[in-house]
Parts: sequence; C-alpha cells; structure tokens
Amino acid sequence: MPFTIDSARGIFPNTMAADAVPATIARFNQLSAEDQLAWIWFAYTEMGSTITVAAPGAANMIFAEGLLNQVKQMSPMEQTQFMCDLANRADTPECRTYATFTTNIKLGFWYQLGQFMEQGIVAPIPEGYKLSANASAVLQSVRELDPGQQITVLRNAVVDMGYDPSKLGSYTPVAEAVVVPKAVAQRTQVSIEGVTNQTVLDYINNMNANDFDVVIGLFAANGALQPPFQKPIVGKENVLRYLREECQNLKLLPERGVVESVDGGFTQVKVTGKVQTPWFGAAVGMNIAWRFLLDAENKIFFVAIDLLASPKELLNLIR
Ligand code: ECH
Ligand code: GLY
Ligand code: GLY
Ligand code: GLY
Repeated sequence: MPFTIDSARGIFPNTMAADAVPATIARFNQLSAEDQLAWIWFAYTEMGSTITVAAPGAANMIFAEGLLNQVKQMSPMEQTQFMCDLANRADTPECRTYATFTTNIKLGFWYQLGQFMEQGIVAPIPEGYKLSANASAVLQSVRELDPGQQITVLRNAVVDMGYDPSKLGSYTPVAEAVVVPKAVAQRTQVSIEGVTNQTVLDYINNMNANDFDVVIGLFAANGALQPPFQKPIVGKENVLRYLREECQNLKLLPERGVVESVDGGFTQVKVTGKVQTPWFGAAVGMNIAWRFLLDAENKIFFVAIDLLASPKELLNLIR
C-alpha cells in the first residue's frame, strides 16, 4: 500500500485553507460565556443585514422541541444561566441533551432561540451589552472574513457548545430524517474543466442528488473523508453516517481540476469550486477544494474538503 490515510492527507500540499477560521475560533474560545453569547448575537445580526438564513424545516424542529419547551418554561434568569452553561460546555442534563443533537439540529435549536429572544419569550442578550475589548477585537476580525468563512465560524461555535459528546458514552444521535434521493429526471450532471474521472463526477452528482448509498459505494472499504478543519472520518460505515447526518441538500458546484497518476496505480485529483448550504442557499458560495486520492480500482481512498483561504485559491491547481 503506497499510501496511509495520514500520508494521503498531505496530497496537494500547496492548497491554502482558510486558517483564519480556526484562528478566530481559538480567540473566541478565550472569551467568557457572556461575551461569547453576545459576540455571536452581534456577529449573527450584522451578517443578517446582508445575508438571510433560511428557517429550518418544521419537520426538523420536532427534534429540538423538547429542549425548547424546557427553556420556555424557565425563568429569564434560568434561561440566561442555561445559555451560559451551553457556552461553558457544562455537565448538566440540558447540556447533555444538546450534545446528542447533530449539527443541523443544534443550528435549528439556536435559530429558534434567536426568534424567541426577539419575541420576548427567551431572555435576550441585555440591551446595550458592552463587549470586552478582546471580544470587540475578535468581532472586528470576523468582519474581515469572507461570508463562507463567517458562517463556518458561527457554525463551529454552535457545534462546540454543550457537554462534550465524546464523554457521553454510547448514545443515539438526534438527527433529522434522511431525505429520499432526487428522482433521476431531476438530477443535474456537472462538468469539470480538466477532469473526466468517472468516480469524481459520480461523487459530485450523487452528493447533489442526496444519493448517499451510491456515494458510499464509490469509497474503498477503509476509505476516509476529511471535512474542513476536522480529522478524517475513516471507514464506510462512519462515512455513510456522516453523509446522512451532515450532508443533505448541499449544492456542490465544482469548476475546474487537475488529475495526476501517482505511486501504486493511485490517482490524485484536485477539484476547486463552490458549495452552497441549505441554510443560506445561493446567498453564500463557499470556496472549496476537494483533494481526492483514488486507488487502483478507482475507489476513493481519501477525500479532503478544504475551505479555501481566498477566491484566488480556486485557480491554484499546482501539484
Ligand atoms: C444567537 C445568540 C446567542 C448564541 C447563538 C445564536 C444563534 C446563532 C445561529 C447561527 C446559525 C448559523 C448557521 C450556520 C451554517 C453554516 C453552514 C456551513 C456549511 C458548510 C458546508 C460545507 C460542506 C462541505 C462538504 C462537501 C463534501 O463534498 C463532503 C461533505 C462536506 C444569535 C441566538 C448561538 C442561529 C445556520 C458552514 C462546507 C462539499 C464536508 C459536508
Ligand atoms: N495541505 C492543506 C491541508 O492539509 O489542508
Ligand atoms: N434551513 C436549512 C436546513 O434545515 O438544513
Ligand atoms: N451541516 C451541513 C449544512 O449546513 O449544510
């Protein structure tokens, strides 16, 4: 085997990822819980003046309803305490419940809390709350990021809240239902300048069709998928669970790429383009690279998805 998952991670080393995202999150994590919540409030409302977030589907909100009802029944002081507990990743029953939610349920939960705050049902961020100097500085740096990077910072802040899921032991994640794959007549076929590899085209087209059973069939048995700023998810079973939980209704818009044969019959392919999330639709096009390593059977041994540092990176196909 000429490659391990670890060595595969280093293909196309000239790819410049948006390191400003983890850097911003690291500074955000240094802030107090009160500051973190107010910071998100300011960042989210500022962003909302130019891009709208889509309301989560009613079907998805059912999963967060129990916890939302609990919050509604709390006194304003308890509500504020609960939100601080989430930011502090405290060990409380409510923070444990939150920890069982998948990303989209967490986002939907906070979307609804934000609405409740505006409606006076949940204690708001105190009017005139003054951010600490550090928090103001972090707010200024997030303003300088592109929209795709801004929504990634916000999403990661929400995902990291609550009790640490890895400390829960075994549990059933609270996830939205898996959608039915798109009907064949409704599917789109992409074309990628410089890339005709069938596995890569099938990957993109079937992701866009929510046909995750076909997508997973493109992977090698021990294949891995590495989301932006995360460690690789290894093995078909784990990758399939991730696809079902985190990858529904994405729109992958690849533009161009490069293909190269490497050791042992392997092929490396880098593709750049845009991705849209159902939360923001066409309003936010994230600049993305896919770095594929295909084995001799043309199965996906490894694919990394990188959020790119700048639009300039879309043209960077250097091997
Ligand atoms: C309020 C104040 C108090 C605290 C909080 C509040 C609420 C905040 C809210 C925030 C909502 C944020 C949202 C962010 C959504 C971000 C979505 C992103 C999606 C990126 C997807 C990508 C997909 C890439 C992939 C590809 C593949 O090929 C393989 C799979 C995968 C204000 C009340 C907290 C409500 C909605 C960034 C990049 C292309 C890797 C998935
Ligand atoms: N070589 C770029 C990355 O690992 O993200
Ligand atoms: N509103 C986008 C979603 O529920 O995924
Ligand atoms: N968590 C995947 C998405 O927001 O689309």
